[in-house]
Order: sequence, then C-alpha cells, then structure tokens
Amino acid sequence: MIHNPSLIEQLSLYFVCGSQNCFNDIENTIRDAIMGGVTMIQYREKGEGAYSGEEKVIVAQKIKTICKQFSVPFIVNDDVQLATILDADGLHVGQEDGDLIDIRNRWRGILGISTHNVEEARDAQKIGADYIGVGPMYPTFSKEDHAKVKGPMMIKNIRTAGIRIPLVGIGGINQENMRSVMEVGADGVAVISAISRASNPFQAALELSLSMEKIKKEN
Ligand code: TZP
Ligand code: MG
Repeated sequence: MIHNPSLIEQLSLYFVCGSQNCFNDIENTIRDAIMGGVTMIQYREKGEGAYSGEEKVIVAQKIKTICKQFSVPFIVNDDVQLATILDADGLHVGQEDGDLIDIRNRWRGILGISTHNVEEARDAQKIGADYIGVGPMYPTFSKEDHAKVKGPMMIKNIRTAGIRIPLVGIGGINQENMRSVMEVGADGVAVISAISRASNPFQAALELSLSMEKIKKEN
C-alpha cells in the first residue's frame, strides 16, 4: 500500500539547511539526514559563504533531486522565483520577505511563514499559509538577525488563542529540549545545527527521528 503522508506528518522533523551550515558537502549532509529520518527539507542558502546566482540554482536542483528520490518535500526559503523555476514542493518566507498575501496568490504550492507572536500566527492562518514556523524557541547561532527568544510558551499562547494551523517550533532545538516544544502543541520541530553541525548527521537525524516517533506516539 502506498502511504501518502499528511503535511502534519511531513513537518515532524524538518531539516533546514544551506551550504553555509554544513561542515561537509551539503548534498551528502542532506542525503544522510533523510536516511536518518528527516521528513521535510528546506533549502536556506543565507549568510556568510552562501551560494548565490547560478551556483545556488545548481545546488538547489541537486537537492531537489535527492528529495524526489526519497519522496521528501523540498521547500525553498525566501525565493519565489527559485521555487518556481525548480517547481519546488513549497516555499518558506519570513515577515520581511514581501507582501505575504501577494506571495500566497502567486505561489500555489506548500507555503510556510515564519511567525513570532499570536498576531502573526493568526494573520498567516488567515491568508492561507499551510504551516507556520514559530521561534526562536531557544538561543540559536544559526540566524544572526533573529527575533528575541520566545520559548515554547509562545506556541502555547498561539494554540490557546485557537489557532490550529500546522506549526513547527524552530531555534536551538535539540534532542534534549524537543519534547518541551512538542508538549505545548507543535506538530514538529525544525532544526539546522542539531543535524548540520553534528559530527555524524545521519546518526543525529536518526536519534531525533526516533525521539520524535516516541513523543508523537505518547501524545
Ligand atoms: N529561524 C528562527 S531560528 C532559526 C531560523 C532559521 C535558526 C535555527 O537554527 P538552529 O541551529 O536549529 O538553532
Ligand atoms: Mg526569509
């Protein structure tokens, strides 16, 4: 039987990654992470040492091919044009990436929006986002211009306000604290360094994935 995972299942363990986050080759890191059990990939090429232009398109295409091979959704960060050229499964944007209603109208694939409070979460739901990211949950070294740390309490506030959109926590999440993020109503966690900076990304993804399976079973 073919299993068609729901978006909520696909959000369980969401690996966000650009070449700047990896010790080794990004393609190998992403392949290892998928083999370890990550359920969604976001290509987020940003910051010092990031690829741009043609180089970025080539790398993105390779990552898309890997995702296709393993039937894992391929999401592009920020760049509607790149997502369109590559026919990506999804696009993820932040609050500063343009008019979000206009982006929703132009992009019919999966749309994820970064949010930091109840108002942004409500607006994202209203305009028809498919999921939101909420963060940072904990201190992070992977995003320089990040908002103030919100903690899992922000997810609790969003859920208490009746906002039911699929949601992942992001920012400083690891094996030790992921349970606290799930317990307040997240559908999954998004991580960069917990996998990309691990000495063995496959092993790190496997351990996170097994923990996530256990946490989801318990709830
Ligand atoms: N948005 C909020 S925090 C963050 C992003 C992209 C960085 C998350 O990276 P890490 O290494 O999992 O803390
Ligand atoms: Mg952005």
